[in-house]
Amino acid sequence: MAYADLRAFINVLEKEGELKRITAEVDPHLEITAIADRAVKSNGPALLFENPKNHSIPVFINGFAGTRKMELALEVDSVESIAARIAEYLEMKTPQGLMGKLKMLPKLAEMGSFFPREVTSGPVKEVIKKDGFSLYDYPVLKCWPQDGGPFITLPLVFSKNPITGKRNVGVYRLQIYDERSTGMHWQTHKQGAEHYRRRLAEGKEERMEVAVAIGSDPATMFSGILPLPPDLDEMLFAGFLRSKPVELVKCETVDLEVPANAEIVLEGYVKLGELRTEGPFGDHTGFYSLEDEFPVFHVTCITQRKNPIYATTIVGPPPMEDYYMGKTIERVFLPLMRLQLPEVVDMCMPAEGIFHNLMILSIRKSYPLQARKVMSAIWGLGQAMFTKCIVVVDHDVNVQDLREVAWKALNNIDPERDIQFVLGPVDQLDHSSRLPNYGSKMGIDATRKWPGEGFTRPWPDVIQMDEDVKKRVEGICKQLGI
Ligand SMILES: Cc1cc2nc3c(=O)[nH]c(=O)nc-3n(C[C@H](O)[C@H](O)[C@H](O)COP(=O)(O)O)c2cc1C
Ligand SMILES: [Mn+2]
Repeated sequence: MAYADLRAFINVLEKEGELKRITAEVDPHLEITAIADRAVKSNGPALLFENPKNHSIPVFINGFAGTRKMELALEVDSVESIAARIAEYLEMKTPQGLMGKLKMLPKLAEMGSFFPREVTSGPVKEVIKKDGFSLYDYPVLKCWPQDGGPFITLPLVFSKNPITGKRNVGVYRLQIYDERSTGMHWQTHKQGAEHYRRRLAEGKEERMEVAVAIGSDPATMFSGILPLPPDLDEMLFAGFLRSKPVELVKCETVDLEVPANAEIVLEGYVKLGELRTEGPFGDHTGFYSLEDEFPVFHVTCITQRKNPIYATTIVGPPPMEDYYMGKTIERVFLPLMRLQLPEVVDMCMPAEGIFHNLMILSIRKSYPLQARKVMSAIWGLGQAMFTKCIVVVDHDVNVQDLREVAWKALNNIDPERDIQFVLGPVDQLDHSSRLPNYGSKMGIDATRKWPGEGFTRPWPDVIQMDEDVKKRVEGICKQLGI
């Protein structure tokens, strides 16, 4: 049963012992995030702050901050089962004969249920504020000491591609500037920024309409961070994840639709050409992102529930809540990646690599230099283009075991021969690249080298004891307590 909304998810977290309600007064200025940081680092529960200082709206944080919470959010026993569901669709063959076609009907019907559905109203329309509202009425957190102000950190930002008319949803943070305006931190490679550039180039309008939904059912919230191809609707993917259509309502003042079950929706526009200093912000790299120029979001209307819950997150030195969201993406997208790269056995993006700094891939190598081909493909694959370091190992290395990867990779490489540098676009948050968005990447081919790759020396086996010897000494070991 798909969650109706955020509060249905909060109830389940509570029932499962994965939620803590905090009735004590806690300050949205640094204190809530200090507690949330400690909670995620100690594998603690999601937190519902019922009494944020100077505010009447509760703050929900860390809802996705753990493997079990992610499973509850997506209603699965293991996120691997989502990958299996995707693989099932990808493997769907042309049906043979009438029986084959009939057998496919339930699957096709299920697919039909993923598409978002437009409804005429919903809880998010309980209160409509067209004037007299202020963003300061919401308990928006200042996360880290050097942050430029309070930031909305988990917003679903809705916009439309002016050419195709297709919807995009991305999670882009919003720095509160004043009662009615915020920063719009869509990074240059993201779809919101692309929509903005296209409208600016068209020069037909002065404004780009934007709507921001805060707090929704967990699958819908999670879908905002998915690295989907441009023009693939995040709301369709959310429908797939929850096996139920996302219900959308029309906004009051802009030509966009938002989830009817949202807690809070900000409607407004970005003025084309208007930029303002955004940041600094304690970012998910674990460092502060420095100040930079970004568009400004002007809020013209707020719609919300009577008693909304403000959903947010904190990013910072890993692991944080976004690590668990990213790990889920890694698991869910593996079968999709395998469509293009069938040699890939598994992949791992360790927490310390902040998604894009390190990707370890194991491959079943069938021809010379295949590891290099895989690196090139990753650097050309959507947001995987940001991957700063790629390590490719053979299929028999468990990439989820970082000690095994380090041991085998370091033994296997002749650095001058096996390390490849390329230039390419880098994540806008990278503080080390020579220019913003312009830098280099490194690929390490840590697979066994073949004669066909010019390696003519014999390649040694990994040391392993004989199974029968291990069995034979088991008794002695037990006696010795070893
Ligand atoms: C908590 C959190 C905050 C994020 N903040 C931003 C942000 O401020 N700007 C940005 O461009 N991407 C941000 N992202 C990443 C995007 O949401 C992600 O790259 C997404 O796939 C973009 O969608 P798009 O391809 O539709 O643009 C954030 C992700 C998470 C999990
Ligand atoms: Mn998108």
